[in-house]
Amino acid sequence: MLKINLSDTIAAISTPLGESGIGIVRLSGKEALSIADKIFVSKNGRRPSEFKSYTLHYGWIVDRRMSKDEDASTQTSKYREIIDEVLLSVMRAPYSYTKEDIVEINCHGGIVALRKVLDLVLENGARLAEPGEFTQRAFLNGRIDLAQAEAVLDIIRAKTDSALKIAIEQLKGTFSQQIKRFRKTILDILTVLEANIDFPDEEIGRVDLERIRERLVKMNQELKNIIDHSRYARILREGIQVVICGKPNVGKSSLLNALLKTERSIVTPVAGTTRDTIEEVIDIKGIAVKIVDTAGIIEPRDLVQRKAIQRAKKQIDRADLIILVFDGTRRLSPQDRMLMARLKKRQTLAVINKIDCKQKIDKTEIIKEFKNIIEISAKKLKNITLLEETIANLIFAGKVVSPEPFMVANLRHIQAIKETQKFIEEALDSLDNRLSIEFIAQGLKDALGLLDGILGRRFTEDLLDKVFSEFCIGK
Ligand SMILES: Nc1nc2c(ncn2[C@@H]2O[C@H](COP(=O)(O)OP(=O)(O)OP(=O)(O)O)[C@@H](O)[C@H]2O)c(=O)[nH]1
Ligand SMILES: [Mg+2]
Repeated sequence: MLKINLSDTIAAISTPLGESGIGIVRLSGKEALSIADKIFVSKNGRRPSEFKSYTLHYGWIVDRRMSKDEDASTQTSKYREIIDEVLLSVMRAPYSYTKEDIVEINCHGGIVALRKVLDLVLENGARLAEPGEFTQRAFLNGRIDLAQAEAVLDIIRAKTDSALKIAIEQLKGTFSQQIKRFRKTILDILTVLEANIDFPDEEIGRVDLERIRERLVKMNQELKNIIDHSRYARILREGIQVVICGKPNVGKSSLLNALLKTERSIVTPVAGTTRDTIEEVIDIKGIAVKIVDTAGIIEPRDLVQRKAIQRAKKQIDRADLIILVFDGTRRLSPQDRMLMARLKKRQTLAVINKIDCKQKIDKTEIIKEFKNIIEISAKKLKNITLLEETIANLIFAGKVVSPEPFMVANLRHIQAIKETQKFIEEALDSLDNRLSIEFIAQGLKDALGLLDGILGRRFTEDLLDKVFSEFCIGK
């Protein structure tokens, strides 16, 4: 549980744990420099508290503490122990990530050395940071708003270029600026309305009302646009799941391998080769597509097959798009027909495989059931690019979707924008139906509250906890 606490100095290992070129222990807070003074020895004898901001210094992390039976007179060296050779950087408040004094210790990236440096920092007065607490401080200290803080997480998690672009725009504040413009519009309108509530005798002018109406109509449309695009924004951010299914031996695993361009899944002429679902993520036109290869759907002959088929069915239920594979060299079987019946109501792409061999399949029956059909050879890599393009087109319903500055992919934001839009639409209705000014004003105030929530101008500890607990420690 993340408590709002800005008074102490926090520390964490900010790089992944494991062997690496470097590893960073980061400190933020009032004591960051004085703690560094206690554990860092620079080559020229100067102390971190004397360092200028944005400078980097070579030296050693040392443990100066003495065990009980040691005392200064018996010590042979100046320090009890040298822990690591490091580069230490200083970023002073308020021009740092958190707006507090920050010290970053670049260690050799070994787990033991990093842990020891962290322990030393903690023993000298820092507290271990909670997940996301550095970014939380950046927010609480007013360097970024909540939407921008959330963008940091999206940047870390971005799986594709598009997802990264959306997140960067959000961190830059493009989205926040838009929200602030909406806020300003509402505040302007509220000023006019409230003057009217306070001085009811001076009847609100027709001009004012018409102007308010225009501004609300415009805002309503802008909010709607954001909501319309959010589905695509989410796809760009989260990716989609595509499940390859079909009866045994039609070439499902071969197709997965063709899309991945590696021999990921085992391919054999024996029906029932794939015994479990296999998942891999590929990038199709900037969309992270998780491709799932499944066991061929048949009457199971043993327990493993039964479980594999149960899993395959689960994956099919969850899929955003299903690729139903047919073997072009064979006539349709009852198993094919069973799958066709089961999937015709879903977003399905029918793929006729093995076009490099003599074809026996009756395509007309498939055409009747599915709008989207494509013929390929997974083995000879024919029409694989066309297949990828078709997948992308289906996902975006034929639209060319590229990341735009105002795209909103975060569910919390989308929810708040949807509710805001409802309030604005209601305010418009109330205006048209000449309801009381107080009533309209109340709806606008509710909308304002929602926009404030997006930016984090109003928040609860629970909300912060929810947002920042998703982060890793050290960010
Ligand atoms: N000629 C030809 N053979 C193919 C093609 N694609 C796959 N095969 C062959 O079909 C057989 C089955 O391929 P798999 O990819 O293992 O089929 P699967 O659908 O995953 O089979 P299960 O996992 O058993 O359900 C193998 O012998 C492949 O070499 C193709 O495009 N052309
Ligand atoms: Mg297979």
